[in-house]
Amino acid sequence: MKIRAAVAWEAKKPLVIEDVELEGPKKGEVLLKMVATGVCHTDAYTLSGADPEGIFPSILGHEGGAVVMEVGEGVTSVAVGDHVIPLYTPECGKCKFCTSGKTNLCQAIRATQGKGLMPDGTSRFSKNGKPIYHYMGTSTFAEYTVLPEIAVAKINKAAPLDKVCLLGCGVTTGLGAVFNTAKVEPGSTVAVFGLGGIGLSVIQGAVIAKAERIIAVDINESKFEFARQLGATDCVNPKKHDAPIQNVIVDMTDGGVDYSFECVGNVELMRSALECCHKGWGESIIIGVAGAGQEIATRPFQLVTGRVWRGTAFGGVKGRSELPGYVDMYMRKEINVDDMVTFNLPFEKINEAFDLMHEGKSIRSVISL
Ligand code: NAD
Ligand code: AHE
Ligand code: ZN
Ligand code: ZN
Repeated sequence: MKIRAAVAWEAKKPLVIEDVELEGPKKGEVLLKMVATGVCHTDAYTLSGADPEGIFPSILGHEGGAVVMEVGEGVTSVAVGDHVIPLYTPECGKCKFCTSGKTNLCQAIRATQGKGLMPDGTSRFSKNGKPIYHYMGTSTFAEYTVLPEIAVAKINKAAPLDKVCLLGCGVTTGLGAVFNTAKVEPGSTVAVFGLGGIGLSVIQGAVIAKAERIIAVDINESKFEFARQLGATDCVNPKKHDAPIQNVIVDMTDGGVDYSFECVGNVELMRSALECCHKGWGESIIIGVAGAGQEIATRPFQLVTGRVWRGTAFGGVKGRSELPGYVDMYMRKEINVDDMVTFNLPFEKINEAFDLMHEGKSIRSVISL
């Protein structure tokens, strides 16, 4: 079928809305009509050319809300008309990773996904007979997309797709990092570095986990008001201090925080986030994605003396079995997703969403398709 999609022809260039060909679903796959998609910083990261897995031309996007239009042979877990969120971290339930009970990182289709291909090794998108690659297995910047059944989470039909699309990445990642990766306990002191969609969702998770003190860190002070509304108790701009930000936080907290979260993708800040943790037990969670070739560093003594460095993808959330429950949390008004949507844009203006992000003006732009 002919569909419209925003094609990333090459790195660092704006997306171009094009008519492209989409092949229908094969065995075990579903055809989705995308209703809305968020734009996450990771889309901008890949478009910047810094992603070692970035392939061009491709159709980016991984924060979608969609309706099932057609199911391929053998599909049993979803049906036409179901509302779903595409999963860049699928859940096959059978692989070594899924059955370990220790991780959400299902590897059933990871190899082909990283090459921009469907599990059978082909792309379903093309233009003039030439393939256009999938992205993160989701490609939500398209009116229609094809996904394996194991990469969609069926959600409550009453949930507005132009809001809960943000649970396809940002909101769930932040909440899950708190609940699953850090396992923040009541009374904890928490520091959150970076107040975009991810960091603000970490704050919401920390409030639910009953953290007592939540220190929000950003160099863009326009983010502070919303951070405070969501529950941050202190807001700190590292640029306003002569001392390194880790020293500032250690001084503010009688020796350091119990948990810190890096939600920027800056390796220097990852070091600060680790080193602002309390000696003996503080844990720092890396969420931000750093570019090709970048590495983290600290004195090993920081770890020897009890600080812990961890990372998380999609907040450790198992998409098919657990994401519907996060949508239900939204429906019960336990999390604020509506105010994370700072701009609603038509598909034609998708490049503005990237501009607004880079200018620090948006938390999330949601694109209607
Ligand atoms: P965003 O652009 O909306 O927000 C980033 C925030 O960081 C902004 O408020 C910005 O002002 C702030 N910032 C930039 N430099 C800073 C510095 N030196 N000190 C303090 N604050 C600084 O981004 P986002 O969509 O919230 O994504 C954040 C990061 O998380 C990105 O690296 C993204 O790729 C990554 N991410 C990871 C996962 C995962 O599963 N691990 C999921 C989603 C996003
Ligand atoms: N391709 C990048 C890695 C990017 C990355 O770490 N992605 C996160 C999700 S970011 C969502 O906004 C993730 O899920 N990682 C686990 C995985 O298997 O990709 C690179 O640096 O190579
Ligand atoms: Zn994302
Ligand atoms: Zn699996």
